[in-house]
Amino acid sequence: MAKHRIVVARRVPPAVAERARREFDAVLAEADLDTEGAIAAVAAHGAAGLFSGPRVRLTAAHMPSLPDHLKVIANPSAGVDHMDVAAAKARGIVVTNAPDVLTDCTADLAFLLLLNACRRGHEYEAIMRAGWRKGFGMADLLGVRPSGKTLGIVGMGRIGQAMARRARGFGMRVLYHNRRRLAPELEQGAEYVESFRDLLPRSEILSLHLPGGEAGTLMDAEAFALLPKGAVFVNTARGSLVDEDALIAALTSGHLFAAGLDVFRKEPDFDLRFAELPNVFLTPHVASATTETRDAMGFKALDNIAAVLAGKPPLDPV
Ligand code: 8YV
Repeated sequence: MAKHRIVVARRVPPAVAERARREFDAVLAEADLDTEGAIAAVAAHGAAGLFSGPRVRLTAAHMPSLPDHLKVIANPSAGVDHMDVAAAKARGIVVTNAPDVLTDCTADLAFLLLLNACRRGHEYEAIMRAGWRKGFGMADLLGVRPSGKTLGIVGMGRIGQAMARRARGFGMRVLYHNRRRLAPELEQGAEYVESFRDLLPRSEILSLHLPGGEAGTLMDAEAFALLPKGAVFVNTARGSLVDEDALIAALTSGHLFAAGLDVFRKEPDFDLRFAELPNVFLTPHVASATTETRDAMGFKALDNIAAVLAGKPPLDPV
């Protein structure tokens, strides 16, 4: 049987490219395509499947320009806030994502940010790379001890739960806010706080684990002000959840001790004021960036495309 024609609109790891070529008649982009580039490639190659990415921002206005031969858009990410899923479905196109496989890596990176923010990772490293050679007194360069602190988790899905498990290993008390309370066996010993506003004053460290999009700007000036003085803020979810002016003000005034950030309102050209702040630990949206996880995310997208083009239900419908 002839292989299905697909467009892979992103540069992918070698193992994913190899599988795409083996199992499909795959057109692989040499650089990440943007929205227009992806639509043009799908049309030019008569593709039935699109392996998409965050630069392909398909809005409702783009739907009429998608050709009828396109049956499935597979996102190798958990988040799908870069596209209008309802509009694509209304156009008769199946949309899938890649949950589960990036849970542990995202929680690991959130913890890396948490520890570096609490323990001044950026400043210590900068001192070493500048050659050190200067004594620091007993009262100098002191961080915040994570163990014994209360961590507030906003969004207790798979990643939030994985974060709670890690926090317990570090001797932290964990609170969480979620649309619904979880079944006790999923709570990881964390305490449910029904109101987001009530969670904030109790969270010495706050970490976001909810999808972007619908939640809007959750962390505004009022929300940051409700955190206790000296709190630490961690974001591996989405930059759209945060009013960055308010965050910078809270970090500059000393209301927040520090922040650890992997995601920004604008990416990759993030607000460079963050880079000037010593009390921020920054990473370039890399929570899922390990070989194991990126391979698994790519394979999931290919598995979803294969299922749909074989006339079967998708494995991860959105
Ligand atoms: C990135 C992510 O999208 O899965 C998500 O929602 O934010 C990340 O994994 C990454 O660029 C992978 O495509």
